[in-house]
Amino acid sequence: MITVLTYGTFDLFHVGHVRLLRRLSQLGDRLIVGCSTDEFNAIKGKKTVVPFAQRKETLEACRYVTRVIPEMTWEQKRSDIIREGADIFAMGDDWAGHFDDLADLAQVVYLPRTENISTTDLKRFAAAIHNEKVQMLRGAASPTRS
Ligand code: C2G
Repeated sequence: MITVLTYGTFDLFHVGHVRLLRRLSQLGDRLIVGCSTDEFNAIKGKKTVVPFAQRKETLEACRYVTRVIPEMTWEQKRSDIIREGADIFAMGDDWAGHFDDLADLAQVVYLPRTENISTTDLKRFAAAIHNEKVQMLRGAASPTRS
């Protein structure tokens, strides 16, 4: 039984997340995901749109995910690996090198990210739609110049 362990915020769940989780699930028999709590994201300096409980529920609904645990600190990875009996610790390669110190506990793997999609892109896209809508409404509301 090969156990794979990964961590992330998974805000505005998108196909980049799905493709990573699918590839991670193919590395072993079960995939444990540490989902960053809202409090931990504040420590990471990340402002999330979707609250932790919903991000956790979304991950639990993903066919590739066996179980979701809360990620509350940077330091919990070592004890999580031991408790879960993780054989592989894996992340997208934007984290390449950051977790090599865990190599004494588990095989450390970094997989290529999915290009051209990110939570930041989705937030910018939503903001652009909002601004366009506001301009349209302002245009509709302003009196036409005669
Ligand atoms: N990811 C990806 N392709 C994307 C976007 C994200 O493969 N287009 C991967 C990231 O590399 C990461 C995972 O999806 O492995 C989750 O991404 P985030 O939610 O952005 O995770 P992050 O905020 O980087 O948190 O302790 C580790 C941190 O909790 C990681």
